[in-house]
Formats: sequence, structure tokens, C-alpha cells
Amino acid sequence: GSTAALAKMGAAREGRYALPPLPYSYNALEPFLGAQTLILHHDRHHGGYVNGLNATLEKLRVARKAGELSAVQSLSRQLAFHGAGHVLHTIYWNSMRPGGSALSGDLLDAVRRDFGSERAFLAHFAAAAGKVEASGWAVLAYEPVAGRLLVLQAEKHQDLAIWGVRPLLVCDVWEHAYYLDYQDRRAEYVDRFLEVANWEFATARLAALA
Ligand code: MN3
Repeated sequence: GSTAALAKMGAAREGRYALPPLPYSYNALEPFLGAQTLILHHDRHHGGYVNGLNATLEKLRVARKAGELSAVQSLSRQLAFHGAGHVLHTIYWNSMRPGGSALSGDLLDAVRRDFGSERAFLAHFAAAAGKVEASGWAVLAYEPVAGRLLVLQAEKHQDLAIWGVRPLLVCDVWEHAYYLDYQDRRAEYVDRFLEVANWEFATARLAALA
């Protein structure tokens, strides 16, 4: 569907990743998040990850070609930092939509199976987002070994806890995501985030993966 296609817009083309446009206007999420937050967050922060990812890949290409890989440790760290930042932000923009949405369909069935109830899941997700230590993310993810849903916390963002999970819906709790609008009231930001959550996007991602 179109939501799955949106998630691919940041993919590499001709060797370079691209900053996908916001799937709505900069002021479309007001009053939850102001336009200034989205301009800074999308154009500057997310754009910085895309530029960093492309620059790191170029440094690695040059290093391989020269046979000089002494910087591979820091370059690998930069690759994970910028790459994870790009992927998670691409999902984050689509994890919200003006007016929000209702959990339904296969995703709602999976949520009830794996978390007990919709209410229990939402409380779990909000608590995880509120309690990420310092900067990070809350992630609703599909874990393909058992084929079940998990809520994970990612500190910073290159430290995703389980390899192979596929994020379905994410909440950015770095301060740049909410500080202009909510200052230190992260829990209020998370509650309002859930009011605009785009569960249709998450359902489409689940259908494409499961
Ligand atoms: Mn961010």
C-alpha cells in the first residue's frame, strides 16, 4: 500500500540515501507538535542523519579502495548511528498522522494476543517511551523468530536491543522531538503522540512482514 511505499522513500538510489519528504505539512500535527519542531526535526536532524550516512559510506568506500581500514571502528559506529537515525526517523514521520487513528485489523489481533489487551499495550508503550534513559526511542516491533510483537526501548538509537526485529511504529523521545512544545514534560508528549498514532501505517508494515 501507499504507507509501505512511503517507508521506502529514504532508500538508497544510485548509492545514496535520500531524505524523504514529510508525509504531511509542517503544521499538520498542530497543536500536538508545532511547525518549528517539525522543520528543525525533519530538515535539520533527519537531514543530518542522511548526509552523515552518505558521507560515512563514502569514507568506507575510500578506505576499502585504499586498503586503509584503521578507522573502521569509528566509521562502523558512525554508520550505525546515522543509518539507524535515518531508518527510525523515516518510520517516525509515518508513525503519526493528523487526527490519529484507531488500532484495528491484524495489528489489533496481534496486540491482544501478545500484550493481553489494547489498553495494556498502550500503557506499556507509553511507560517504555517515558522511561527511556536520556535520549532514545520506544519501538513497537515485529520479532520474526517467534512471530510476535514486542515493545522495546532503544537508548540513543544505534543500540537496538534485538537483531532482526522490524520496527512497526516508533516514538522519538530525544529532546529535539518535543522540547519546543513540551519542555521537560515527556510523558505529556508521549500521551499526545498516542492520540495521533498512525496504526494503519503499522498495520500495513505488519502485513508486509508477517
Ligand atoms: Mn529525532
